[in-house]
Amino acid sequence: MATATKCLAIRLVRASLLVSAALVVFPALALATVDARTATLESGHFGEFSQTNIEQGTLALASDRAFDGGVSARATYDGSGENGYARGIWEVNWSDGEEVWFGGAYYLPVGFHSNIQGQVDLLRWDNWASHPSDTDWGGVSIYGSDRRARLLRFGAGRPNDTLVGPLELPEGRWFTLEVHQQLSSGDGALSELYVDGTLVGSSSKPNTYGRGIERIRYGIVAIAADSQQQPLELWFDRASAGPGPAGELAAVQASSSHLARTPTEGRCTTRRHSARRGRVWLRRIATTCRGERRSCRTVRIRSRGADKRVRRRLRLCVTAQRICRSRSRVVRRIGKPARRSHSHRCRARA
Ligand SMILES: [Ca+2]
Repeated sequence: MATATKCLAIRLVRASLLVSAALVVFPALALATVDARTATLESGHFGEFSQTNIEQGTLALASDRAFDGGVSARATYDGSGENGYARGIWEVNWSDGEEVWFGGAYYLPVGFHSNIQGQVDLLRWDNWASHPSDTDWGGVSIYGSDRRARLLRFGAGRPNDTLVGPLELPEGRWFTLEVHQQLSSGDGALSELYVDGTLVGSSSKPNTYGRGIERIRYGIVAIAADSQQQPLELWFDRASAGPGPAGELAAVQASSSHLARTPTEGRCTTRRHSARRGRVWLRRIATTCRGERRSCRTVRIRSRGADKRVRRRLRLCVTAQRICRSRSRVVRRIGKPARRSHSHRCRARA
């Protein structure tokens, strides 16, 4: 398995360094009972979701901004202090022992956080249908106390368990949230939170209460009734849920964080691909930036298996005078120190 994974990663690296090379496209992967779903909203209705529901707010298609394509969803809460929500929903059938990914692109307008007066849920699963009075929840919420986001396990009448965070989410631009969970109420749980495709934290704490999960919801999923007396609005797009990461989630539009990492290099585009080979996940993020003086292509590849994680970064920069390549690699194995290597080489252009 390790040899096969290494060979695949090497092929990806070689392909990505050829600027004109075709992108490597992984075949679709069939996995267990967790169905893959996507809502781009480009169809002009909410039919990609199983259902929507709204209380004390609005949920409408919006063409004033979109993460990809020309359409997103705008969700609002009216600030009445009554219980309210505006959300897209998929009916799911997830259980402990399964691996799930869910996420979407969100746009919080400038001032969104300053209007938060209690916990606001952006993205979460639940089992309200079967347990309406003692529902289990799991997902990403912003607290009213510090206006910072957390990946939580929580439930009616129970304290919140923070799995990842707290962290600040951006305002005034699109960003992506994606959650990866190996569902378990005990040993073997894994929770990871990705913001703009970057892993921002993980946890092995239990992430369920052992009961089945029946809904996944996106938008203004919940507010703190009574406390929330200011109106709220946000936009969301490209919601996804399934057995693997949504490789398209950040592929269409280079995020501001990607641009911030390469501030001097002009226009950038980013493409992401993900694949699974047996028990090994591969994620590949390729960013190409073209500036007046220099063009660079950066490829980051991460593989994660049961006992080994590898991160590679390859960068090729071309100016009128020279070509530079840098490579770095970090290998982590359980119980062993990380092994790191780095090289940087430049040559004059012929
Ligand atoms: Ca869209």
